[in-house]
Amino acid sequence: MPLALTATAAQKSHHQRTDKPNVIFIVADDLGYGDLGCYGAQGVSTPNVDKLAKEGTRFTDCHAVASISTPSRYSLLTGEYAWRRPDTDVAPGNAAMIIKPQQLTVADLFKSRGYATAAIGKWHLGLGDKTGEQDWNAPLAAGPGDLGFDYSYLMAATSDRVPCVFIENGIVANHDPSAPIEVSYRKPFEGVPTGQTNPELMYNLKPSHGHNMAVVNGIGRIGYMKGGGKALWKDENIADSITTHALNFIKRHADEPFMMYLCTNDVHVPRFPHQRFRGKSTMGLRGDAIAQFDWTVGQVTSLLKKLGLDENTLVILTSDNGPVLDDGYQDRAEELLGNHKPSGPFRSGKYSSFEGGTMVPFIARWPKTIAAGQQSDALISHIDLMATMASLLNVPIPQREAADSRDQLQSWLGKDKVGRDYVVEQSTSRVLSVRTKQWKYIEPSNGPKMITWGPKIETGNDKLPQLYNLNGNPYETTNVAAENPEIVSQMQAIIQKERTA
Ligand code: NG6
Ligand code: CA
Repeated sequence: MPLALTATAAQKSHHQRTDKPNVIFIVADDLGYGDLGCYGAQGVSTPNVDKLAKEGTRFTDCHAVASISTPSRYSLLTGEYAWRRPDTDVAPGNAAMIIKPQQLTVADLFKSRGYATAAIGKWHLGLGDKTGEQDWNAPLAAGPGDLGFDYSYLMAATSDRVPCVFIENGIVANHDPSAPIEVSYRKPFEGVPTGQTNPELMYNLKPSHGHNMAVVNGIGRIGYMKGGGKALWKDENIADSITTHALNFIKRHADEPFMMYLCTNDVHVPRFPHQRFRGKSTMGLRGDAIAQFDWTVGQVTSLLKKLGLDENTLVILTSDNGPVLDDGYQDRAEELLGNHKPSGPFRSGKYSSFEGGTMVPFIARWPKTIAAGQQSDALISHIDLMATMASLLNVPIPQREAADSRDQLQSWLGKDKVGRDYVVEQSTSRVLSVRTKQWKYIEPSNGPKMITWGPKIETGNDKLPQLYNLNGNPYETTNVAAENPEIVSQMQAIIQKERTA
């Protein structure tokens, strides 16, 4: 954290009775715009999330910065567009920490005001100081503790990537000295069977593409791993572990202001919810994982009520990117979909430049300040989390930090219903798009129209510039770039300006 932002003892002694709100960011994984009851979900109900929306404001035009996790989360926590850096694409589980310790993060802002801070659940932003050289049997050399988070309980990357263990404050949780952990994304370990050599070991879920290297808990993963023993997670218990650690953090800090970045593993693959959620939806494992996500939200909100903290806690619920059905396991997500529309009215999903890639649910509840039962169509983006929280907390942002982030507090609180003039979006292949309230522009690119390595997803790539008029039809159907050269050049000028900023 930059030196200018260290908490004074007086700030630290501030108590819950002051008006500093607690803040909880609940960030789901691959949860689409249409995946929640209050956004029109069919085939699964989400009563706890719907209640949150009823007690707060539900946003209809919120954008993640990228249509995949690592760049989306990087931008969320730092207020810098991920595409400014070459090393922010989907990170392996043994990537070094991507955010630099000296960078300002949203956690630093809260810490500078004396908050207790935590990151819990999916991380996917690298750990340690050297890629591929972590010693998983010792404290890691770098982690969220260097980024303003007092407490962390994390999966290093995703649940389909090794190492399949939780890491608590930089140390593997329940570390088992009898089974030292080794990780490689290059080659298998001698004598350790893999999904390739022993497909019968993948009895819990079979891969549809990839996901056949290490096998843990009867499920193939990306990357090779040895050891782990008692520390290895069981996929069916991941939501319970994440939720329990989140609830414990709230209980420990009920008497002082706290901020929690709570990232669920749901509904990322492998979808393997606990038995008690099986069959809760008509959509199989993917729908049941949504029900499990809803349960986590309910656990958090009921605890806040029980502890008398709900009036003065700002809860924001969103997702890191759009939805995907088959993302590498035979979980029948596509077959059992019925009339459910994971992306709502938008085209395509995760990975894509089309709106389904970055349009995400966004609900803000803070009974003391945010109107209940409202809807806001303001155009908002995760990139503004930093400047918006700085504004909420009244903390100045030092020059050059969070440079892409703008103060949107009035729109995030549901008071300004307009929001940004435009948002910038990034696809998995780093193609940039610009959205205004009416228009969507996708810059030209040479990439394929469909993803070539697995999921059946339209990338949004085209050799020609694409412009869509979203008035009356949010599903980017007809490219009207040729008829609107002036709008096209305005949009190109925005990208040009942002790229060179
Ligand atoms: C892809 C994985 C996919 C998922 C994604 C990252 C394969 C074949 N597919 O490469 O399963 O892990 O990366 O998802 O390996 S994200 O939500 O964390 O960005
Ligand atoms: Ca994701």
